[in-house]
Amino acid sequence: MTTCQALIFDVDGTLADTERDGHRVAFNAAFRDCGLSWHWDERRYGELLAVTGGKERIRHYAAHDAPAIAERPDFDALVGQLHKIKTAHYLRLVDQGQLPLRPGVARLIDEARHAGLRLAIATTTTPDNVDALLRANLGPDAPGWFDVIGAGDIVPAKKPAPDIYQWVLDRLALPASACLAIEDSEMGLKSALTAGLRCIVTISEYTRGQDFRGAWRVLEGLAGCSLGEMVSHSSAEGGEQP
Ligand code: XBP
Ligand code: MG
Repeated sequence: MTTCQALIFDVDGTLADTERDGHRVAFNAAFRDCGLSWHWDERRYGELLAVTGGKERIRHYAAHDAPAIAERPDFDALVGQLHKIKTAHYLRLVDQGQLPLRPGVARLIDEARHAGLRLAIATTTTPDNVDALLRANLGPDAPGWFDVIGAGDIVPAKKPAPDIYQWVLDRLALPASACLAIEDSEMGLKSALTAGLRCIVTISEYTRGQDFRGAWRVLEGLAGCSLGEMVSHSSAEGGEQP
């Protein structure tokens, strides 16, 4: 196994459990602000997470549950407006400290930095959301610890397509074999694997029970896992399931 030179983190569900009490709440607030009766409860939102990307998720929902609105001539503008308002609500929740990092994430980032590993982000969410989550939880310098932050619409095809991980690898100027991806979902795992990366999955509240075949390791979380254990060759064989 090539020595690991970089960790590439997913964000939502991996760095923090942001979906149920963050993005979902923000989407519902945006629907209310725009006079829509739409409401994504926890169960329905879990189903909608099969569609990555907030704008894409809104489109998918409207096409299935509100076709009359989806067919409006100004629907594209409405999607953009909804998502902009939603992101503002989400950023407010982050800035209020309501979305803490998952246990072990800050310690792993600190260990990696002290071990001289490079850090990167590969996420479907919006760049502003990444910046705010890192600053709110790790301080104002935190975004600068990451050599590459690949987020949102920077690539045409979102996860499970490999585009975002390929974009990050290109800018790290590292081969996939020298990096380790950390994800929470089947979609994210597929994206990382297709890009040729080894991937550790930390199961999150919405991804339990998904298909994690091909993962290098599947963990309940990062709390009990040191950097050495994560990147050691010994755990490479066959992967480990919790
Ligand atoms: C998760 C996503 C994102 C968020 C919503 O991203 O699919 O779309 O649910 O964020 P990841 P936006 O797990 O890759 O971090 O509304 O900004 O898309
Ligand atoms: Mg995720």
